[in-house]
Amino acid sequence: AQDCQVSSVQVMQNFDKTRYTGIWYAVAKKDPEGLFLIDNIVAEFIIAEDGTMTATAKGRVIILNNWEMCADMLATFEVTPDPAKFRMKYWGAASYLQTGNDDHWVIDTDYDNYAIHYSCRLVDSDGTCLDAYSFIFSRHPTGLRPEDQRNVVQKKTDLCLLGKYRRVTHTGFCDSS
Ligand code: AZE
Repeated sequence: AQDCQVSSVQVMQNFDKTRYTGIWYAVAKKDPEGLFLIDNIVAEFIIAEDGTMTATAKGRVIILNNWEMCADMLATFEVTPDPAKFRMKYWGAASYLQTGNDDHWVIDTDYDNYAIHYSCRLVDSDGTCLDAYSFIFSRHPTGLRPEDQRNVVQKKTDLCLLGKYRRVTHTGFCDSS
């Protein structure tokens, strides 16, 4: 899909949420409008006994007049007819953090090394996305394997987000919390 229509975004075929569980390090991100996770972003996906998916995420944020902290976030996922497309309800462990209800789409993953996430918060009247965020996740905190980079660039292009990502650094800021 290169027409930039949200409705034609290709997601992971036969997505297997069980293989997706565990820890993912954000290595790059495209920010949405407004407040967002800055860096040191680590997510953990869990499948409960009843099959529902939940996640925790941490990341450095700056809130309320330059207060720097580690955001401790929780999420539950609602399934949709497409196994790779979820609705994510999320909230902070502390009430002053952000709450929301976003799309959570898995665009591509090999489960063992990389994953490409996409969320469009606002679809424009022409069908393109007005406010998207996206994470490139790696199982390795050091980054993507060279052999996965070409594919990731292709998917960023398909999402019409090429050149809009920033690297996510990991300095240990959230490790103690
Ligand atoms: C995600 C991985 C799955 C769990 C969650 C994620 C998103 C979290 C945010 C958090 C924002 C927090 C802010 C606090 C001030 C997709 C990384 C919860 C978007 C802005």
